[in-house]
Amino acid sequence: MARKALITGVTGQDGSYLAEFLLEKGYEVHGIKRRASSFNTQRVDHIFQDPHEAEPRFFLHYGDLTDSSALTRIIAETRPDEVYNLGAQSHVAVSFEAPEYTADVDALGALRLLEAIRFLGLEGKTRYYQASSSELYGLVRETPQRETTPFHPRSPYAVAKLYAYWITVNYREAYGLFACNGILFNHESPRRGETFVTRKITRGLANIAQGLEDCLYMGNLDALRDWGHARDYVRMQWLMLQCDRPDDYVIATGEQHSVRQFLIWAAAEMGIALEFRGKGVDEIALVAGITGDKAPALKPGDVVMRIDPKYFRPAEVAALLGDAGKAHRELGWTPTTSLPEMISEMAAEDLKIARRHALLRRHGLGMPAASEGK
Ligand code: NDP
Ligand code: GDR
Repeated sequence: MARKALITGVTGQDGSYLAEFLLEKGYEVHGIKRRASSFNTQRVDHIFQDPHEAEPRFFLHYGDLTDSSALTRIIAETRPDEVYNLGAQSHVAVSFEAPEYTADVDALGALRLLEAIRFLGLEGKTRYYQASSSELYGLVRETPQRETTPFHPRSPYAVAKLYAYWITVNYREAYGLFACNGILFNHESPRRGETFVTRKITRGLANIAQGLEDCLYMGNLDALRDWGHARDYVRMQWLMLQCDRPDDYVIATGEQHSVRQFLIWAAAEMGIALEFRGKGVDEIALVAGITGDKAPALKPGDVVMRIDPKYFRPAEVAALLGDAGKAHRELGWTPTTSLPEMISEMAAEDLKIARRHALLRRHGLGMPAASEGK
């Protein structure tokens, strides 16, 4: 019998990579998707299987992390060996605008799943993975951050994730549930949501290079992050649930770079050399030179980035750097994709999309949305 996994957030970046990974391992994969007024399954459309054909192994169920009865019903029907709770209102800046909803989904959502497993008497069968976050460290007390570093969350998102972290530990200690926290540092990919900083940059620069947008508007360029590739990180999510005993692990690359540096490298991938002028909210990035033919719409001197204070957060997480030594020692995990490789992959994908949109536009068809918003 194939092992069964249930993934919340299957339509998100990590959910889609994890579903692919588990299908390759022979799992039967069930995913929870939200009802939306337009299609929201683009990231998993390529693995969708016709349910009318023989022995499909990928199934989607309507549900929501705010809806206990749906979660309990789906778990009762699927009786999964592994539950991966990846669903979340995952945008830190948005959480300042929707704090209560973020708490409902990100904090109580975890509790609802754990309670459903317990209520259904599946403690001995179902293993649980909680998508915890480096945002828990917030105002950092130690660098690099590891499993023992004290938490100090700096946003409603991080506070909600702190609850989810501890309720996962609590169900492990109180009921003997095999429940693990993966404390994951930022991880990106061509499937990253368009309003997170890395994708906003690669997508925005690609659009600018192709003449679809004029300028990127950014927030704090000095923020420092430890960026890895999502494909590497979902492998670790699975590894954690294959251990002899449940535990919590930091997943990170151990390298730290600024948003400004990311911008410079992403531009270089499009053949654009950037020069930064000004300071604070007056800072701009302009084109210092162009090589190759990837940026036909630009010329030296064009301003491609300005600061817009609306992207500053009420409380910022200035710097994160992870130490994944425990995951390496105990589970043999190391990341396989370097940051330059990831930026190159993201830039190439977004350039491909931008070229397509530019072609459509030249023929009076489809108009891409700008890289605005959060
Ligand atoms: P995404 O934002 O790409 O995906 C989030 C997923 O959650 C989507 O499938 C979304 O559905 C779903 N979702 C949102 N609200 C609800 C809800 N109310 N009920 C059910 N599902 C919901 O996030 P990532 O894939 O990047 O991250 C996965 C998880 O890991 C999240 O919990 C995130 O907070 C956490 N995390 C992410 C890190 C990262 O760097 N990527 C680092 C550390 C933690 P829809 O597609 O319909 O919007
Ligand atoms: P983060 O990711 O908040 O770390 O949360 P994000 O990419 O949104 O921000 C990273 C840093 O870049 C700065 N920044 C900007 N951010 C955005 N989104 N847009 C901008 O224009 C911009 N300009 C500068 C931010 O201020 C921040 O310092 C991500 C999410 O995936 C969470 O779900 C996850 O838990 C953490 O990573 C680890």
